[in-house]
Amino acid sequence: MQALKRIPIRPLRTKKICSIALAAALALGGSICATSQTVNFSEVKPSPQQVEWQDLEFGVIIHFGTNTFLDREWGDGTADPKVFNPTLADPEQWVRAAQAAGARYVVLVAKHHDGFCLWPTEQTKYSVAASPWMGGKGDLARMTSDAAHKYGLKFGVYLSPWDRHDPRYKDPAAYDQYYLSELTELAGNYGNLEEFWLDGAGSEGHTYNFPKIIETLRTYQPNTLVFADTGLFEYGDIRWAGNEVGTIPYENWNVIDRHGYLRWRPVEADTPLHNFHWFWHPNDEATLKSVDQLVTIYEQTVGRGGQLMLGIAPDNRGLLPDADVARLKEFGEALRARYANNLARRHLPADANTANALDGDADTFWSAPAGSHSASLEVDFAKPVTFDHALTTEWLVDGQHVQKYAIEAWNGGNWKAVAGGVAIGHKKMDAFAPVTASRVRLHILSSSGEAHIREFQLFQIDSRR
Ligand code: FUL
Repeated sequence: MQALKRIPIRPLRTKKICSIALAAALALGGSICATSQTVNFSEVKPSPQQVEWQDLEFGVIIHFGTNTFLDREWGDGTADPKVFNPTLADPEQWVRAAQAAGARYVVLVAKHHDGFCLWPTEQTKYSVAASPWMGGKGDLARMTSDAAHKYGLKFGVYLSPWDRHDPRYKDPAAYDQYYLSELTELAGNYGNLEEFWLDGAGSEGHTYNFPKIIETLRTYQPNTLVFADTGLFEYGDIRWAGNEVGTIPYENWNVIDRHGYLRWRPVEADTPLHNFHWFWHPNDEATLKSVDQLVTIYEQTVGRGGQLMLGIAPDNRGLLPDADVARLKEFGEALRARYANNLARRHLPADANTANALDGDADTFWSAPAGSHSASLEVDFAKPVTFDHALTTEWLVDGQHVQKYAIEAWNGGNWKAVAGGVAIGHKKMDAFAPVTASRVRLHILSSSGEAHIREFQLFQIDSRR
Protein backbone atom coordinates (compact mmCIF):
# COMPACT_ATOMS: atom_id res chain seq x y z
CA MET A 1 0.00 0.00 0.00
CA GLN A 2 0.90 3.60 -0.41
CA ALA A 3 2.96 5.35 2.21
CA LEU A 4 1.96 8.90 3.06
CA LYS A 5 3.46 11.17 0.44
CA ARG A 6 5.61 13.54 2.47
CA ILE A 7 9.11 14.90 2.14
CA PRO A 8 10.53 17.30 4.67
CA ILE A 9 11.94 20.37 3.00
CA ARG A 10 14.96 22.28 4.22
CA PRO A 11 13.97 23.99 7.51
CA LEU A 12 13.40 27.70 6.94
CA ARG A 13 13.17 30.68 9.26
CA THR A 14 9.66 32.07 9.22
CA LYS A 15 10.57 35.43 7.69
CA LYS A 16 12.29 33.72 4.80
CA ILE A 17 9.42 31.49 3.87
CA CYS A 18 7.78 33.98 1.54
CA SER A 19 10.96 34.85 -0.32
CA ILE A 20 11.91 31.18 -0.78
CA ALA A 21 8.39 30.38 -1.82
CA LEU A 22 8.47 33.35 -4.18
CA ALA A 23 11.73 32.12 -5.71
CA ALA A 24 10.19 28.69 -6.15
CA ALA A 25 7.01 30.20 -7.57
CA LEU A 26 8.93 32.34 -10.02
CA ALA A 27 10.97 29.33 -11.01
CA LEU A 28 7.63 27.65 -11.66
CA GLY A 29 6.80 30.12 -14.41
CA GLY A 30 5.93 33.41 -12.84
CA SER A 31 3.15 32.42 -10.50
CA ILE A 32 2.45 34.66 -7.57
CA CYS A 33 3.52 34.35 -3.96
CA ALA A 34 0.51 35.97 -2.39
CA THR A 35 -1.07 36.00 0.98
CA SER A 36 -4.77 35.85 1.52
CA GLN A 37 -4.61 39.53 2.56
CA THR A 38 -3.42 40.68 -0.86
CA VAL A 39 -5.08 38.33 -3.33
CA ASN A 40 -8.55 36.89 -3.23
CA PHE A 41 -9.18 33.26 -4.22
CA SER A 42 -11.35 34.29 -7.14
CA GLU A 43 -8.64 36.56 -8.56
CA VAL A 44 -6.08 33.78 -9.03
CA LYS A 45 -6.02 32.46 -12.59
CA PRO A 46 -4.38 29.48 -14.25
CA SER A 47 -1.23 29.71 -16.36
CA PRO A 48 -1.69 28.98 -20.09
CA GLN A 49 0.13 25.69 -19.49
CA GLN A 50 -2.33 24.71 -16.76
CA VAL A 51 -5.28 25.54 -19.01
CA GLU A 52 -3.88 23.28 -21.73
CA TRP A 53 -3.03 20.49 -19.29
CA GLN A 54 -6.48 20.51 -17.67
CA ASP A 55 -8.03 19.92 -21.07
CA LEU A 56 -6.05 16.67 -21.39
CA GLU A 57 -8.18 15.24 -18.54
CA PHE A 58 -6.79 11.70 -18.59
CA GLY A 59 -3.26 10.28 -18.67
CA VAL A 60 -1.46 7.05 -17.88
CA ILE A 61 1.65 6.42 -15.78
CA ILE A 62 3.83 3.45 -16.75
CA HIS A 63 5.75 1.35 -14.21
CA PHE A 64 8.32 -1.07 -15.61
CA GLY A 65 11.73 -2.14 -14.30
CA THR A 66 13.53 -4.79 -12.28
CA ASN A 67 10.46 -5.01 -10.01
CA THR A 68 8.55 -6.41 -13.01
CA PHE A 69 10.86 -9.42 -13.02
CA LEU A 70 10.99 -9.94 -9.27
CA ASP A 71 7.32 -9.70 -8.29
CA ARG A 72 7.98 -6.51 -6.29
CA GLU A 73 6.35 -3.14 -5.82
CA TRP A 74 9.10 -1.29 -3.99
CA GLY A 75 12.50 -2.67 -5.00
CA ASP A 76 15.20 -2.32 -2.36
CA GLY A 77 17.88 -1.29 -4.85
CA THR A 78 19.81 -4.57 -4.75
CA ALA A 79 18.35 -6.20 -7.89
CA ASP A 80 20.92 -7.23 -10.46
CA PRO A 81 20.36 -5.22 -13.68
CA LYS A 82 20.71 -8.52 -15.53
CA VAL A 83 17.21 -9.52 -14.42
CA PHE A 84 15.81 -6.80 -16.69
CA ASN A 85 15.37 -8.69 -19.95
CA PRO A 86 12.03 -8.14 -21.70
CA THR A 87 12.07 -9.93 -25.03
CA LEU A 88 9.19 -8.02 -26.62
CA ALA A 89 9.29 -4.52 -25.08
CA ASP A 90 7.02 -2.38 -27.22
CA PRO A 91 6.13 1.12 -26.00
CA GLU A 92 3.95 1.60 -29.07
CA GLN A 93 1.70 -1.19 -27.78
CA TRP A 94 1.48 0.56 -24.39
CA VAL A 95 0.60 3.87 -26.00
CA ARG A 96 -2.00 2.40 -28.36
CA ALA A 97 -3.72 0.70 -25.43
CA ALA A 98 -3.69 3.94 -23.43
CA GLN A 99 -5.10 5.84 -26.38
CA ALA A 100 -7.91 3.31 -26.82
CA ALA A 101 -8.96 4.09 -23.25
CA GLY A 102 -9.01 7.79 -24.08
CA ALA A 103 -5.74 8.86 -22.42
CA ARG A 104 -4.06 11.93 -23.86
CA TYR A 105 -0.68 11.83 -22.12
CA VAL A 106 1.82 9.29 -20.92
CA VAL A 107 4.19 9.59 -17.96
CA LEU A 108 7.06 7.09 -17.86
CA VAL A 109 8.51 6.14 -14.48
CA ALA A 110 12.08 6.64 -15.67
CA LYS A 111 13.44 5.77 -12.22
CA HIS A 112 11.42 4.27 -9.38
CA HIS A 113 12.50 4.05 -5.75
CA ASP A 114 14.89 1.13 -6.48
CA GLY A 115 17.13 3.53 -8.44
CA PHE A 116 17.16 1.49 -11.68
CA CYS A 117 17.09 3.86 -14.67
CA LEU A 118 15.16 3.04 -17.84
CA TRP A 119 17.38 5.27 -19.96
CA PRO A 120 21.15 4.82 -20.46
CA THR A 121 22.14 7.59 -18.08
CA GLU A 122 25.75 8.62 -17.76
CA GLN A 123 25.27 9.23 -14.04
CA THR A 124 25.19 5.60 -12.84
CA LYS A 125 25.79 2.11 -14.12
CA TYR A 126 22.51 1.02 -12.58
CA SER A 127 20.41 1.27 -15.73
CA VAL A 128 19.19 -0.51 -18.84
CA ALA A 129 22.73 -0.12 -20.22
CA ALA A 130 23.85 -2.82 -17.76
CA SER A 131 21.02 -5.17 -18.68
CA PRO A 132 20.92 -7.80 -21.42
CA TRP A 133 17.93 -6.04 -23.01
CA MET A 134 18.85 -4.89 -26.54
CA GLY A 135 22.46 -5.73 -25.73
CA GLY A 136 22.54 -2.80 -23.30
CA LYS A 137 21.79 -0.36 -26.14
CA GLY A 138 18.10 0.24 -25.38
CA ASP A 139 16.51 3.45 -24.14
CA LEU A 140 12.94 3.26 -22.88
CA ALA A 141 12.65 7.01 -22.35
CA ARG A 142 13.43 7.49 -26.05
CA MET A 143 11.16 4.67 -27.21
CA THR A 144 8.26 5.79 -25.03
CA SER A 145 8.51 9.47 -25.94
CA ASP A 146 8.75 8.52 -29.65
CA ALA A 147 5.73 6.23 -29.32
CA ALA A 148 3.69 8.88 -27.48
CA HIS A 149 4.48 11.55 -30.04
CA LYS A 150 3.82 9.16 -32.94
CA TYR A 151 0.26 8.63 -31.67
CA GLY A 152 -0.32 12.27 -30.77
CA LEU A 153 -0.07 11.89 -26.98
CA LYS A 154 1.98 14.12 -24.71
CA PHE A 155 4.94 12.70 -22.81
CA GLY A 156 6.27 13.23 -19.30
CA VAL A 157 8.53 11.58 -16.74
CA TYR A 158 8.62 10.51 -13.12
CA LEU A 159 12.08 10.58 -11.50
CA SER A 160 11.93 9.24 -7.96
CA PRO A 161 13.76 11.44 -5.44
CA TRP A 162 13.95 8.49 -3.04
CA ASP A 163 16.74 6.21 -4.33
CA ARG A 164 17.42 2.95 -2.51
CA HIS A 165 20.39 2.00 -4.69
CA ASP A 166 22.70 4.95 -5.11
CA PRO A 167 25.29 5.28 -2.30
CA ARG A 168 25.23 9.08 -2.72
CA TYR A 169 21.73 9.10 -1.23
CA LYS A 170 23.33 9.16 2.23
CA ASP A 171 24.98 12.49 1.40
CA PRO A 172 22.23 15.02 0.54
CA ALA A 173 24.50 17.48 -1.29
CA ALA A 174 26.14 14.76 -3.40
CA TYR A 175 22.78 13.17 -4.10
CA ASP A 176 21.25 16.51 -5.13
CA GLN A 177 24.01 16.82 -7.70
CA TYR A 178 23.35 13.29 -8.95
CA TYR A 179 19.60 13.90 -9.17
CA LEU A 180 20.12 17.21 -10.97
CA SER A 181 22.39 15.52 -13.52
CA GLU A 182 19.82 12.79 -14.15
CA LEU A 183 17.12 15.42 -14.46
CA THR A 184 19.21 17.42 -16.92
CA GLU A 185 19.49 14.36 -19.17
CA LEU A 186 15.75 13.68 -19.07
CA ALA A 187 14.76 17.33 -19.43
CA GLY A 188 17.24 18.00 -22.23
CA ASN A 189 17.01 14.99 -24.50
CA TYR A 190 13.45 13.73 -24.90
CA GLY A 191 11.45 16.63 -26.31
CA ASN A 192 8.74 18.53 -24.50
CA LEU A 193 7.78 17.13 -21.13
CA GLU A 194 4.12 17.71 -20.43
CA GLU A 195 4.38 16.74 -16.78
CA PHE A 196 7.13 16.06 -14.29
CA TRP A 197 6.13 13.81 -11.41
CA LEU A 198 7.75 14.69 -8.10
CA ASP A 199 6.85 11.86 -5.77
CA GLY A 200 7.43 12.26 -2.07
CA ALA A 201 7.04 8.59 -1.13
CA GLY A 202 9.85 7.12 0.93
CA SER A 203 11.74 10.37 1.41
CA GLU A 204 10.83 11.00 5.03
CA GLY A 205 13.82 12.48 6.84
CA HIS A 206 15.81 13.28 3.69
CA THR A 207 16.53 16.88 2.69
CA TYR A 208 16.59 17.86 -0.99
CA ASN A 209 17.38 21.15 -2.68
CA PHE A 210 14.01 21.42 -4.39
CA PRO A 211 14.33 25.07 -5.45
CA LYS A 212 17.43 24.08 -7.43
CA ILE A 213 15.71 20.99 -8.84
CA ILE A 214 12.78 23.06 -10.11
CA GLU A 215 15.12 25.75 -11.42
CA THR A 216 17.05 23.12 -13.39
CA LEU A 217 13.89 21.57 -14.76
CA ARG A 218 12.57 24.98 -15.82
CA THR A 219 15.81 25.83 -17.60
CA TYR A 220 15.18 23.09 -20.14
CA GLN A 221 11.44 22.68 -19.86
CA PRO A 222 9.82 26.05 -19.19
CA ASN A 223 6.33 24.72 -19.87
CA THR A 224 6.36 21.49 -17.87
CA LEU A 225 3.71 21.10 -15.19
CA VAL A 226 5.15 19.80 -11.94
CA PHE A 227 3.02 17.30 -10.06
CA ALA A 228 3.92 17.52 -6.41
CA ASP A 229 2.22 15.75 -3.56
CA THR A 230 1.33 16.86 -0.09
CA GLY A 231 4.80 17.40 1.32
CA LEU A 232 6.05 19.24 -1.78
CA PHE A 233 3.16 21.55 -2.53
CA GLU A 234 5.37 24.65 -2.83
CA TYR A 235 6.88 23.24 -5.99
CA GLY A 236 3.80 21.97 -7.73
CA ASP A 237 1.64 23.27 -10.52
CA ILE A 238 -0.56 20.22 -9.95
CA ARG A 239 -1.57 18.77 -6.62
CA TRP A 240 -2.17 15.22 -5.44
CA ALA A 241 -5.74 14.10 -4.68
CA GLY A 242 -4.64 12.72 -1.30
CA ASN A 243 -5.45 9.08 -2.06
CA GLU A 244 -4.70 6.43 -4.68
CA VAL A 245 -8.14 4.87 -5.01
CA GLY A 246 -9.21 7.14 -7.85
CA THR A 247 -11.54 9.63 -6.28
CA ILE A 248 -11.31 13.38 -5.88
CA PRO A 249 -13.22 14.64 -2.89
CA TYR A 250 -15.93 17.13 -3.80
CA GLU A 251 -15.90 20.19 -3.41
CA ASN A 252 -12.93 20.59 -5.70
CA TRP A 253 -11.56 24.12 -6.09
CA ASN A 254 -8.57 24.94 -8.26
CA VAL A 255 -7.19 27.67 -6.03
CA ILE A 256 -5.72 26.36 -2.82
CA ASP A 257 -4.27 28.21 0.13
CA ARG A 258 -1.21 26.46 1.48
CA HIS A 259 0.70 28.07 4.31
CA GLY A 260 -0.67 31.46 3.37
CA TYR A 261 -0.06 31.66 -0.34
CA LEU A 262 -2.58 31.10 -3.05
CA ARG A 263 -1.91 29.42 -6.33
CA TRP A 264 -3.92 27.73 -9.05
CA ARG A 265 -3.26 24.04 -8.41
CA PRO A 266 -5.51 21.67 -10.32
CA VAL A 267 -5.71 18.16 -8.92
CA GLU A 268 -4.56 14.85 -10.39
CA ALA A 269 -5.75 11.51 -8.97
CA ASP A 270 -3.41 8.57 -9.56
CA THR A 271 -4.73 5.03 -9.30
CA PRO A 272 -3.47 1.76 -10.85
CA LEU A 273 -5.41 -0.35 -13.37
CA HIS A 274 -4.75 -3.30 -11.03
CA ASN A 275 -5.88 -2.62 -7.48
CA PHE A 276 -2.89 -1.77 -5.25
CA HIS A 277 -0.31 -2.74 -7.93
CA TRP A 278 1.68 -0.23 -9.95
CA PHE A 279 4.03 -2.90 -11.32
CA TRP A 280 3.06 -6.10 -13.10
CA HIS A 281 2.86 -9.27 -10.99
CA PRO A 282 2.35 -12.87 -12.10
CA ASN A 283 -1.14 -14.39 -11.69
CA ASP A 284 -2.63 -11.01 -10.90
CA GLU A 285 -5.79 -11.09 -13.00
CA ALA A 286 -8.04 -10.83 -9.94
CA THR A 287 -6.85 -7.30 -9.19
CA LEU A 288 -7.79 -5.93 -12.63
CA LYS A 289 -10.36 -3.18 -12.17
CA SER A 290 -13.73 -3.75 -13.85
CA VAL A 291 -15.18 -1.43 -16.48
CA ASP A 292 -17.80 -0.29 -13.96
CA GLN A 293 -15.09 0.54 -11.43
CA LEU A 294 -13.12 2.46 -14.06
CA VAL A 295 -16.17 4.42 -15.19
CA THR A 296 -16.91 5.33 -11.57
CA ILE A 297 -13.29 6.41 -11.13
CA TYR A 298 -13.51 8.55 -14.25
CA GLU A 299 -16.70 10.20 -13.08
CA GLN A 300 -15.27 10.80 -9.59
CA THR A 301 -12.09 12.38 -10.95
CA VAL A 302 -12.61 13.99 -14.35
CA GLY A 303 -16.29 14.40 -13.46
CA ARG A 304 -15.28 16.37 -10.37
CA GLY A 305 -13.10 18.80 -12.26
CA GLY A 306 -9.79 16.96 -11.86
CA GLN A 307 -7.42 14.80 -13.82
CA LEU A 308 -7.23 11.01 -13.90
CA MET A 309 -3.78 9.36 -13.94
CA LEU A 310 -4.24 5.63 -14.47
CA GLY A 311 -1.30 3.29 -13.77
CA ILE A 312 -0.50 0.70 -16.44
CA ALA A 313 2.27 -1.89 -16.26
CA PRO A 314 3.97 -3.95 -18.96
CA ASP A 315 4.64 -7.58 -18.00
CA ASN A 316 7.95 -9.45 -18.08
CA ARG A 317 7.73 -9.72 -21.87
CA GLY A 318 7.58 -5.92 -22.06
CA LEU A 319 3.99 -5.93 -23.29
CA LEU A 320 0.79 -4.95 -21.53
CA PRO A 321 -1.06 -8.20 -20.80
CA ASP A 322 -3.87 -9.01 -23.23
CA ALA A 323 -6.48 -8.71 -20.47
CA ASP A 324 -5.25 -5.20 -19.62
CA VAL A 325 -5.30 -4.13 -23.26
CA ALA A 326 -8.84 -5.46 -23.61
CA ARG A 327 -9.96 -3.74 -20.39
CA LEU A 328 -8.52 -0.38 -21.49
CA LYS A 329 -10.36 -0.69 -24.79
CA GLU A 330 -13.65 -1.62 -23.07
CA PHE A 331 -13.22 1.31 -20.71
CA GLY A 332 -12.73 3.75 -23.61
CA GLU A 333 -15.74 2.30 -25.42
CA ALA A 334 -17.89 2.55 -22.30
CA LEU A 335 -17.01 6.22 -21.84
CA ARG A 336 -17.64 7.06 -25.46
CA ALA A 337 -20.99 5.24 -25.40
CA ARG A 338 -22.12 7.00 -22.22
CA TYR A 339 -21.37 10.46 -23.51
CA ALA A 340 -22.05 10.02 -27.22
CA ASN A 341 -25.58 11.37 -27.36
CA ASN A 342 -25.76 14.88 -25.98
CA LEU A 343 -29.49 15.62 -25.86
CA ALA A 344 -28.87 19.36 -25.45
CA ARG A 345 -27.79 19.44 -29.09
CA ARG A 346 -31.48 18.99 -30.00
CA HIS A 347 -32.37 22.38 -28.59
CA LEU A 348 -34.69 24.85 -30.29
CA PRO A 349 -32.94 27.80 -31.92
CA ALA A 350 -31.25 29.87 -29.23
CA ASP A 351 -29.42 33.20 -29.15
CA ALA A 352 -25.76 33.03 -30.15
CA ASN A 353 -24.48 33.34 -26.58
CA THR A 354 -26.61 30.42 -25.33
CA ALA A 355 -25.81 28.34 -28.41
CA ASN A 356 -22.12 28.56 -27.50
CA ALA A 357 -22.76 26.31 -24.48
CA LEU A 358 -24.83 23.81 -26.45
CA ASP A 359 -22.69 23.32 -29.55
CA GLY A 360 -20.29 20.60 -28.33
CA ASP A 361 -17.38 22.96 -29.02
CA ALA A 362 -15.09 23.46 -26.00
CA ASP A 363 -13.59 26.57 -27.60
CA THR A 364 -16.81 28.57 -27.40
CA PHE A 365 -18.59 29.56 -24.21
CA TRP A 366 -21.66 31.28 -22.84
CA SER A 367 -21.07 34.35 -20.68
CA ALA A 368 -23.46 35.55 -18.01
CA PRO A 369 -24.07 39.33 -18.09
CA ALA A 370 -20.91 41.30 -17.26
CA GLY A 371 -20.47 41.77 -13.53
CA SER A 372 -23.39 39.46 -12.63
CA HIS A 373 -23.31 37.10 -9.65
CA SER A 374 -26.26 34.94 -10.68
CA ALA A 375 -27.77 34.02 -14.03
CA SER A 376 -29.57 31.26 -15.96
CA LEU A 377 -28.69 29.39 -19.10
CA GLU A 378 -31.89 27.90 -20.49
CA VAL A 379 -32.28 25.11 -23.04
CA ASP A 380 -35.65 24.64 -24.73
CA PHE A 381 -36.83 21.63 -26.71
CA ALA A 382 -39.66 21.18 -29.22
CA LYS A 383 -40.63 17.90 -27.51
CA PRO A 384 -39.86 16.82 -23.93
CA VAL A 385 -36.55 14.97 -23.47
CA THR A 386 -35.74 12.41 -20.77
CA PHE A 387 -32.32 12.68 -19.16
CA ASP A 388 -30.54 11.45 -16.03
CA HIS A 389 -27.05 12.97 -16.29
CA ALA A 390 -25.70 16.46 -16.87
CA LEU A 391 -22.19 17.50 -17.78
CA THR A 392 -21.19 21.11 -17.24
CA THR A 393 -17.82 22.68 -17.99
CA GLU A 394 -16.58 26.07 -16.90
CA TRP A 395 -14.28 28.29 -18.96
CA LEU A 396 -11.44 28.82 -16.50
CA VAL A 397 -9.02 31.17 -18.25
CA ASP A 398 -10.40 34.07 -16.22
CA GLY A 399 -10.60 32.04 -13.00
CA GLN A 400 -13.07 29.66 -11.34
CA HIS A 401 -16.19 31.73 -10.75
CA VAL A 402 -19.19 29.48 -10.10
CA GLN A 403 -19.74 28.94 -6.38
CA LYS A 404 -23.24 27.47 -6.31
CA TYR A 405 -25.50 26.13 -9.02
CA ALA A 406 -28.63 24.08 -9.64
CA ILE A 407 -29.84 22.13 -12.66
CA GLU A 408 -33.54 22.75 -12.91
CA ALA A 409 -36.39 21.34 -15.03
CA TRP A 410 -39.68 23.12 -15.77
CA ASN A 411 -42.60 21.00 -14.57
CA GLY A 412 -45.27 23.11 -16.25
CA GLY A 413 -45.69 25.49 -13.34
CA ASN A 414 -42.35 25.79 -11.58
CA TRP A 415 -38.64 25.24 -11.92
CA LYS A 416 -37.66 22.14 -9.96
CA ALA A 417 -34.03 21.42 -9.01
CA VAL A 418 -32.88 17.95 -10.09
CA ALA A 419 -29.22 18.35 -9.13
CA GLY A 420 -26.86 20.98 -7.90
CA GLY A 421 -23.64 21.72 -6.16
CA VAL A 422 -20.99 24.28 -5.45
CA ALA A 423 -17.85 24.11 -7.63
CA ILE A 424 -18.20 23.34 -11.36
CA GLY A 425 -14.61 23.91 -12.52
CA HIS A 426 -13.13 22.09 -15.47
CA LYS A 427 -15.92 19.52 -15.68
CA LYS A 428 -18.79 18.55 -13.40
CA MET A 429 -20.85 15.43 -13.95
CA ASP A 430 -24.18 15.11 -12.15
CA ALA A 431 -26.31 11.95 -12.03
CA PHE A 432 -29.94 11.94 -10.88
CA ALA A 433 -33.25 10.11 -11.28
CA PRO A 434 -34.64 10.38 -14.82
CA VAL A 435 -36.44 13.65 -15.57
CA THR A 436 -38.64 14.47 -18.58
CA ALA A 437 -38.96 18.12 -19.53
CA SER A 438 -38.97 20.45 -22.49
CA ARG A 439 -37.30 23.33 -20.61
CA VAL A 440 -34.10 22.81 -18.61
CA ARG A 441 -31.77 25.37 -17.14
CA LEU A 442 -28.41 25.70 -15.49
CA HIS A 443 -29.12 28.14 -12.70
CA ILE A 444 -25.99 29.89 -11.47
CA LEU A 445 -27.05 30.77 -7.95
CA SER A 446 -23.81 32.43 -6.96
CA SER A 447 -20.61 33.33 -8.79
CA SER A 448 -17.66 35.50 -7.81
CA GLY A 449 -17.68 37.20 -11.23
CA GLU A 450 -19.82 36.51 -14.27
CA ALA A 451 -20.06 32.80 -15.04
CA HIS A 452 -18.56 31.39 -18.24
CA ILE A 453 -19.86 27.99 -19.36
CA ARG A 454 -18.16 26.12 -22.18
CA GLU A 455 -20.70 23.29 -22.33
CA PHE A 456 -23.98 22.34 -20.72
CA GLN A 457 -24.84 18.80 -21.85
CA LEU A 458 -27.62 16.35 -21.00
CA PHE A 459 -27.62 12.56 -21.33
CA GLN A 460 -29.86 9.58 -20.77
CA ILE A 461 -27.43 6.94 -19.56
CA ASP A 462 -28.81 4.59 -16.94
CA SER A 463 -31.65 3.27 -19.13
CA ARG A 464 -29.01 1.87 -21.48
CA ARG A 465 -27.10 -0.19 -18.87
C1 FUL B 1 3.80 6.25 -5.15
C2 FUL B 1 4.89 5.20 -5.26
O1 FUL B 1 5.36 4.84 -3.98
C3 FUL B 1 4.25 4.03 -5.95
O2 FUL B 1 5.11 2.92 -6.01
C4 FUL B 1 3.87 4.50 -7.34
O3 FUL B 1 5.03 4.85 -8.06
C5 FUL B 1 2.91 5.71 -7.25
C6 FUL B 1 2.57 6.29 -8.59
O4 FUL B 1 3.47 6.70 -6.46
O5 FUL B 1 4.11 7.26 -4.35
